[in-house]
Amino acid sequence: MPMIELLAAAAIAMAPTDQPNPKLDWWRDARFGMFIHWGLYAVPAGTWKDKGTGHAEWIRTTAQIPLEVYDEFVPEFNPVLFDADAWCEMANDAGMGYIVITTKHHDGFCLFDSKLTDFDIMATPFKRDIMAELAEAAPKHDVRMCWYHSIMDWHHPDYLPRRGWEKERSTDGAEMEQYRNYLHGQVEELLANYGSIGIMWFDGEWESTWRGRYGRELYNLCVSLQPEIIVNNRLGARGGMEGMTGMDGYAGGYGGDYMTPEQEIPNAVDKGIDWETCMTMNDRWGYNLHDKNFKSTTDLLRKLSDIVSKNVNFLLNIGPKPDGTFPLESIQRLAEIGDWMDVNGEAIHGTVGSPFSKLPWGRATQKFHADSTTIYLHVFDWPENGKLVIPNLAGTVQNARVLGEGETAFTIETGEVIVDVPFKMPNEHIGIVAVDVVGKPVIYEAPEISAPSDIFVYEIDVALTVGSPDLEIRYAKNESSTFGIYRTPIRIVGTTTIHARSYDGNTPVSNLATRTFTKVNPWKATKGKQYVNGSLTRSMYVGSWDEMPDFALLTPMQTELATKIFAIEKEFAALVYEGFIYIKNTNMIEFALSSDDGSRLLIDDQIVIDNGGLHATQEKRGAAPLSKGWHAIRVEWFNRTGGATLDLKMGVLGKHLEEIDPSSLSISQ
Ligand code: FHN
Repeated sequence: MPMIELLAAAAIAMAPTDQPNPKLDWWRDARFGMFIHWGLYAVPAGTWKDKGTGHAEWIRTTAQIPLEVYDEFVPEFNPVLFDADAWCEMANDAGMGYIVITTKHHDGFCLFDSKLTDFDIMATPFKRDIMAELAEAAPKHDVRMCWYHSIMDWHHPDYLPRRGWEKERSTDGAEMEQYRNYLHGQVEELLANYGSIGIMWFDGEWESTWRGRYGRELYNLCVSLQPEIIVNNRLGARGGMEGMTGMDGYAGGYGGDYMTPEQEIPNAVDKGIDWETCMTMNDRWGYNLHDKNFKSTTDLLRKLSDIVSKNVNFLLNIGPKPDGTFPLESIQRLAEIGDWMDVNGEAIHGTVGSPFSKLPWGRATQKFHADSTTIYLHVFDWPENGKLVIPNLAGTVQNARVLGEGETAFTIETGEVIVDVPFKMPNEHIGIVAVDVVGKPVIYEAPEISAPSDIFVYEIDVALTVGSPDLEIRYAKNESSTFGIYRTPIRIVGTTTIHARSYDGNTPVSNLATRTFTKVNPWKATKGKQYVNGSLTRSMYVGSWDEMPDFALLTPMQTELATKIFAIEKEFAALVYEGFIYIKNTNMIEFALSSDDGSRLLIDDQIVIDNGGLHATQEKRGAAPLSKGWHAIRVEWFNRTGGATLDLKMGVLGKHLEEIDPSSLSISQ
């Protein structure tokens, strides 16, 4: 289901941001939080015997460690350097308004003193209740304390299903209802014994033994214990890593108070929906000694800016070490983020999303006052000429200032405001320019110039739209200076540049939108005779990858013929389909490639779609100008762990796409 439909479906169960929902106010104002994944898994730090070094909080499963062997980490877990005040102070200094920490992750180990299990922190040499110490420290550092709690529990005897590889672990007597009682009991402990908690952040809700109605029961339990508590949407049918709640899948699925895209920042911006992107600082949630792939401070701040400009929150993860300290790389980034926040934090905290649909050089946020608005321009690409052009901003501009530098001059032009800025960005990450306008911002968006592609073989239809309904669109072609009124899509048969502007009556009010459409020669069909056998070759590989491997360096485990392109239900595996595909008529041909994890489509050895990386099922589209005849096709796919999907559809660009007919495939010429 496309994201925007998911968002709409979820709106039924969600507290929309454009409606009062007082209990979310502190969370919306905070905008930025710290996620902490910590537990027994920090002891092995990602490595287990001959099972590799790429593990983390899932290590008991990904390294297939038997229960009794994993329990041996309990006496080893002694984080003597743990300092709740230091953790909360680092969060506050970095401008983070809340901390969400794993009270219990999927391995079942509890960082708090639970009366319902001995598999907790009190069984370790440390014997101190981590939740209690954090709950006491947090308010002293102006941070809300929040609990992550996993529904899935690989340790509790009543939790089902067992891990697939735990053949010897009996399920006799295991009762999920009993487990749910345990789960409710621990949630009661967490919400009764540690004072006011900001969020219950559930997770691990996707296995077959869980139902949306159980999620509703859990939600009701939380708010019965703390009526103001916020509960995330991982109680029922979360749609994969995009984290959006769909009501399908589980009967009575429950959306909670906000949605939780993971490791990604959705483009779909429906200002009526609360969501929070959670993301690792390196590549893993739990501590991995070898994972040094930390995102730069600039990258992290620009992700924060992008997310907050979409009117939502960023939850950035730390994976503490077994001694109770944060990794030095994390400490460094938190400090640098804090330095930036000291000067620019007002552009993040207490703001709402951008009044612009897009900006060429960065993002924006805004803050409403009694009779004015402060618009914060987050400039990633700082203008070298000292002139920041704010497109489409109309209305009455009162003043402008560069945060960290002071007041500055500005001029009003047709459809734009130009602010004088220093030649050098005030810091290395994001320069913030604040502009105060009277009342609410008046934005005259330039027209959107849309078409299926920027290139075409025969002709293409171009549509012009504008967000402000009471504006008129006028356009001109190529070098013409005559702007005519736009009424219906423009059919283009030769290379053409379209210029368009929004008008209020006869007055141009937006800046100029421009887009060029190029007529191209189609890629030539391959020569040679085809032996059409309705199939491609499929080679299967085994290995562990975070991104598409270089198959030239690998040897396939097996190669066979395949009449359809699809995934195999296998972890740590990759596939390559290759052969030839017949194109019936010369045209722009569109492909839709969907996969979990990564995939790539090449036609005539050119990459048409790159849907690479580790992700839940996601679709990407691409098009190519293809002549009638046979063209080389190659589809690459890999899966690390979890779900495995692969699907390829095709059709004439702008038309309905369909599964590939095997009769159009061949393996040789
Ligand atoms: O399986 C967990 C994973 O370990 C981590 O806790 C993330 C964080 O949101 N949640 C689950 C994967 O969606």
